[in-house]
Amino acid sequence: MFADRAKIVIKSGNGGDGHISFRREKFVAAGGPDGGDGGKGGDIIFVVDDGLNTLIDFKHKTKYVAGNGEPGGKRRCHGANADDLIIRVPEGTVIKELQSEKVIADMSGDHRREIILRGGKGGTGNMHYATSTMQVPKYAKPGQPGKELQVLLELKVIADVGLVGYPNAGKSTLISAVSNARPRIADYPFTTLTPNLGVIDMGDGSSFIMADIPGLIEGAAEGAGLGHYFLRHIERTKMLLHVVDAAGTEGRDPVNDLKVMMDELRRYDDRLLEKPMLIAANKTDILDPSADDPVARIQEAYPDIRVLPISAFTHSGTDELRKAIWEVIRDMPREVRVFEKEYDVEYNDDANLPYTVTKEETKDGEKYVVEGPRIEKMLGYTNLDTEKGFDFFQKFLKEAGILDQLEALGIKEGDTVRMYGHEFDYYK
Ligand SMILES: Nc1nc2c(ncn2[C@@H]2O[C@H](COP(=O)(O)OP(=O)(O)OP(=O)(O)O)[C@@H](O)[C@H]2O)c(=O)[nH]1
Ligand SMILES: [Mg+2]
Repeated sequence: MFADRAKIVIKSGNGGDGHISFRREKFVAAGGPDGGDGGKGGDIIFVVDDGLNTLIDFKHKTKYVAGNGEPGGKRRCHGANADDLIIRVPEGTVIKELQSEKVIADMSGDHRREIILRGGKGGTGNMHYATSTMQVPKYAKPGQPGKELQVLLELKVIADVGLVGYPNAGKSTLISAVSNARPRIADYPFTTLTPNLGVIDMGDGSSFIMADIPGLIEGAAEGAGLGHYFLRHIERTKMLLHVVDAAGTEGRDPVNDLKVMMDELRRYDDRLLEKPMLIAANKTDILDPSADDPVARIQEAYPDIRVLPISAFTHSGTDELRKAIWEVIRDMPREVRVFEKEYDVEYNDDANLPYTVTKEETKDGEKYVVEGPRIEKMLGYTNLDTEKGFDFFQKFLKEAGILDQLEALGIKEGDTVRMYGHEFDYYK
């Protein structure tokens, strides 16, 4: 089976919390603060592994979680950083955010090792907050949370030649005639449901790879049928080989079939049309001798593309076709098309935790209420009874833009602000 797409969940580790503690020494009533910093959470790192060529492993294991940093400890003890989690993928794996399908990273070319999610930073321990005026800091910073993300992994088949054509045109029959691939073949449309790769041996030690994809129909680029889903497999091929039913066994005209295919390619990505092309006019073993020669008509309609008459069934013309393909691609470097990053991971650091600022009417006048997990978290870590702690909190309110929001709601000096049971008078 060809496992070329997998959905997985990845999560980087949380940072360890900073610690709050005080030195205990004989004969010293209250020593200085000695709470250490928390360790960093593990990153999620993707690495290209040349020994892999499918995404099959990701069908079995779908959740990848890096470890959390350890909290800081007493006696300035730094919590241990967690190990990064390394995820090995085949070259050509594109990592996308699941919902938007936007590219986070393309593991191709020079991109062999990418940090996809960074672990949360450890929080600073209270040992950093002692000053001459504030000797008993009862606050430390919490560690930053890690980030969880659902991602889609897609492996782009990097074949040299991509076969395109209507269902039943004979693509699978052709690849089995010229390569080691043994796909299913049947005379009903959409026999091929996943791409097949075949290696074609040129006999002199060289070889190339052909990709057989499910048939395309009109509207394929917009998602009709299975086709568009597989067009991405031919985005990086060196050339395209059109396979057309020259005998028109299904009542269609081969020249029109080719026109539809060209339109679908253009709609999907017009760069596909810039690739070198050949046309295999297939099923020549059953041409109607009394009708106009369809091979000549195709050549007339596409004068710039070489048309080769073949029968994938009897193998007539397939050797010439193999050679014609080789002539086109032998000196072409393999195209490494690296997809640009489109998605920036947003981290739910403290800065991203939500809060609300509202105004409340009471019988004593107006009160301002600030609420939200971020506020609660900061309050939990801050001792507001101390001057340093209060300054620390003030600074946080300012940096988080909360003071600006209070001003915007019309707060005046002396007004009351309430946050989780604490009430303050507002002064600039
Ligand atoms: N007479 C004749 N029949 C052929 C030839 N090539 C393919 N066929 C028949 O056409 C039918 C479809 O062939 P496939 O190779 O499965 O076609 P396909 O293009 O892979 O079709 P999808 O996978 O559905 O896109 C089968 O019954 C084949 O035996 C040929 O050269 N001559
Ligand atoms: Mg097929």
